Amino acid sequence: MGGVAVTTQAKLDAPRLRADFPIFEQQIHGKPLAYLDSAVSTHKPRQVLDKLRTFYETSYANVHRGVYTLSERATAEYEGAREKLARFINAPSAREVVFVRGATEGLNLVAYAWGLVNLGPGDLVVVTELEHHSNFVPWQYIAKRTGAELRMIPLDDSGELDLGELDSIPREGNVKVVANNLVSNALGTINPIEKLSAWAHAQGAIMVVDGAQAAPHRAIDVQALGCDFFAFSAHKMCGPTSVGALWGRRELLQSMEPFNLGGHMIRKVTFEETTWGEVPAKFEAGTQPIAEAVGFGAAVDYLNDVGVDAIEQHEHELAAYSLGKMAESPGITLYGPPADRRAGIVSFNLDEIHPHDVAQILDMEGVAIRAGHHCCQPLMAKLGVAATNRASFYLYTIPEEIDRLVEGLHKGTRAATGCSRTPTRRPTGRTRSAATRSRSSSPSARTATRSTR
Ligand code: 7TS
Repeated sequence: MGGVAVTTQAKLDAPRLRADFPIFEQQIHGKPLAYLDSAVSTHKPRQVLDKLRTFYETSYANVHRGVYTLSERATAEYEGAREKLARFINAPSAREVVFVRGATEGLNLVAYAWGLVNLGPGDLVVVTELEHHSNFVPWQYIAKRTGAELRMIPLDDSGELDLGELDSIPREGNVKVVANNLVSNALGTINPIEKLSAWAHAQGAIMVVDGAQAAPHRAIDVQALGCDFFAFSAHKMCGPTSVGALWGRRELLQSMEPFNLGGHMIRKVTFEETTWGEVPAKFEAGTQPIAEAVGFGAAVDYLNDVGVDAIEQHEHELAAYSLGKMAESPGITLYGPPADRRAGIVSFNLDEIHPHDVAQILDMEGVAIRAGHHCCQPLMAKLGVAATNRASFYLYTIPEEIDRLVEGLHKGTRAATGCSRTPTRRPTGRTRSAATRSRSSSPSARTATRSTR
């Protein structure tokens, strides 16, 4: 595998890193692709694509099944990827890392395999108003099936968790599970997992962390987070689709029932009964996404070469830059915390223009953003909106793309209001400006940080 364009350094060089990503060689509607939707999925560098091809061409076979050379080679690569992932999140042992299809499957695995057995009437599952459906729906469903109840940690006005509510929750039942994302996909909020882990353990509960938006963007240390489970997806961190990982504490994984049943996960099968294999095999029934797992390992190599701290810093700078530019633009409502307390994700709405229309207008400019509820319908209800626009950044994002985004938004606003003037700059305020307030048909100049309504 070739090296990356830059080696580990304090500040990454996004324009040079872009050269690693063949997708940026094309134009969209005659314009360079400005891909501002990395929270939904990231693009893949040549290093990962090359690894997939080389693996298939030279080392592919099914794993843990053959005694022939090729199978042993494939198994070594597959298990090598597991070791890389374990190091990437500072897991105490690679045997605690289970390959899954993605964060969604990892979280379902915990909800089913742990929740179905351990939850019952009188128990509480505590989630937050900020969860992606992947860490909300499984818990809502398993709670209903077992007679347990769901409780929500609410958001405050800046889009951050209001931990003041924690005191009252244990009075309502036995807290058995606390489930929270480390980084919110909808608002970019970075959540206080260490605190929540300590609180969960003080209640005798397990702490389940949805790391789908965190693992791509910041250094992860599952031991320092103090959690019991951590789920993440390769495709959001330069890796292939259909593979992810679930880390779990060994004693919990060992005590749990299996999730999928079939080949490879067994110790012994007779007509009467079956006993389970050791962790992680117990949770890896059937043929796994073998090449994808190997590609996941290559993605982790790539991120390590770029430098995870440098990626985090780069995204903070882009978040600050875009929040600053948008706050100066009339007609934009921004959601979520200030730049220093969020990852590279910016959610916003334009007055009088539906998010889908905004996304289409931007597409004509070659700018790709996501518009919708971001699989966070409870959060959208809390914000009082059906949908938002969301721009999200990664190691290959450059400030010029944010300039093009903001210019596209101005274009959209001008078209919607039938007005060709360039929006005037105004100081960031927490309220609608008086000038805008008096013209109900004009775009409003709303606060830059209004988050919950
Ligand atoms: N958790 C979070 C916080 C996510 O952002 C996502 C996907 C998932 C879980 C599920 O990951 P998957 O790889 O299993 O699909 N996020 C998004 C998004 O932001 N827009 O669409 C999917």
